[in-house]
Amino acid sequence: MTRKHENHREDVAGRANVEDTPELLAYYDELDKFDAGALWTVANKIEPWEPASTSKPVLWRFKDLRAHVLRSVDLVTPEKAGRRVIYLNNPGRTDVAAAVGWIYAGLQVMHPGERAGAHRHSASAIRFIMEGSGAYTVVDGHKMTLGHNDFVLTPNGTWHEHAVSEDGTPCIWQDGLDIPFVNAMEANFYEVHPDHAQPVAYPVDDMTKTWGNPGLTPGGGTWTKGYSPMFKYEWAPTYEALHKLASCSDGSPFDGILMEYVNPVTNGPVMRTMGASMQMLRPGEKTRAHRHTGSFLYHVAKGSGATIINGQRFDWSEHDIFCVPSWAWHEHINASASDDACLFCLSDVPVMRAMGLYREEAYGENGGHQPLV
Ligand code: 1HN
Repeated sequence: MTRKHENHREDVAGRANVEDTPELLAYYDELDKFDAGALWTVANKIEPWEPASTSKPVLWRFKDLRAHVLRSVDLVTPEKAGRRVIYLNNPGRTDVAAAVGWIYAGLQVMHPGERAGAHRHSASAIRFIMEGSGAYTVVDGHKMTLGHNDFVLTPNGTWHEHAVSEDGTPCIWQDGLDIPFVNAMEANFYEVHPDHAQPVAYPVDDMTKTWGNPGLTPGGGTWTKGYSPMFKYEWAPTYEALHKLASCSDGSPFDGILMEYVNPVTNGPVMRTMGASMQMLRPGEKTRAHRHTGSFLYHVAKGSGATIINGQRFDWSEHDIFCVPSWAWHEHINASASDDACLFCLSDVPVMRAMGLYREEAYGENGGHQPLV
C-alpha cells in the first residue's frame, strides 16, 4: 500500500508521536474529504526545533555570469522585456524566483541610450552598480547618477525607471527586491506609468546632497515616509567611513568593520523590509562564526576571500554574489595579506526585528571556527 498520509513522528516528550493504525489512516482519509487534517501528523514538520531554511548556500561567480548577462542585450530589448534581467535562482527555492529566503536578486544590463520604462509596485528594490558609466535611476522625480559600487533605493510605491545616457558605457548592476516576501504576504500590486516615463522634477542627486551629510540634517526637514529619503548611497564616502571606523575600533569578531546603511531621519534601516550594510575585512582577517535569523545576500564590492557557510567553503572575488540562508553558520576570510575586502550585504533583518524574530548565536567550539565538511 502506498503511503498516502505524511506522519512526522518524534520520540520526544512534548512532540507528536502517534503511530499509524488502520483506524487512524481511515480517519485521515475522512478528514481529507473535508479539506482538513490531523495536526499531530504534521506538527513536528511545521514546527521545527529551529529554523530549517530550504535555501541552499550558493555562490554566483561574476566571471561565469557576465558573458551571459551581456548576451541578453542581443536577445531582448528593455521595451519588450520590461526589465532585462538575469535572475539568481536558489536551487532550494525553485517554487519562487528567490536568491535566498524571501529575497529576489538579478543582474540587469543596459546599453548607452537604452531606458527601462517607469513603473511602481508594492515590492521594494535596491540596486548596486557593478560596472559601466552613465547609468541613472529616477525615483519619484528625483534623478540619481550612478557610479561603481553606488547603492540606490527604489522603495515600495515609488515610480522608478532606469537608463544609461548616450555618452555612457554598457552598465551592469545587481537588483535586489523583496518580491518573494511581498508575494508570500499576498500584498503585491504593480502599475505601469501612464507615460512610461516621469519628468525629472528636482535637481540631479538632490536627495543625497540633502540627506547624505554626516552628522547634519536639513533644517526644517520633514520626512515621514517609511523609507530613507536618501535614495542613493555613494561608494566613496562609504569606503572612507569604513576606514575611519577601522582607525579607532577593532570592529566585530564576526563581521570585521561593518557599517549599516541607515535612514538618516530615523537611524533605522533604509527600508521597512530590507536593510543593507557594507563591511570591510582587513588584510588577512578571519572572522569567527556565528548564525542569525534572516536571509543575507552578499555582493563582493572589493577584494577576494572566502566565506564558510555551514562548513562549506566558498571562495569569492570582486562582484561575485553569495547567500547565507537563515540560521546558517558563517565566517568570512580575507584572502589577501595586503588589501582589504569589502562585502555589501542585503538582508531582510528589518522584517525579522520588526516581527520580534531576530535571534543570533556565536559558534562556541574550536575557537569559533566551523569544521569543513
Ligand atoms: C523591477 O522593478 C526592477 O526596476 C528590476 O529595475 C527587477 C523584478 C521583478 C519586478 C520588478 C527594476 C524586477 C523589478
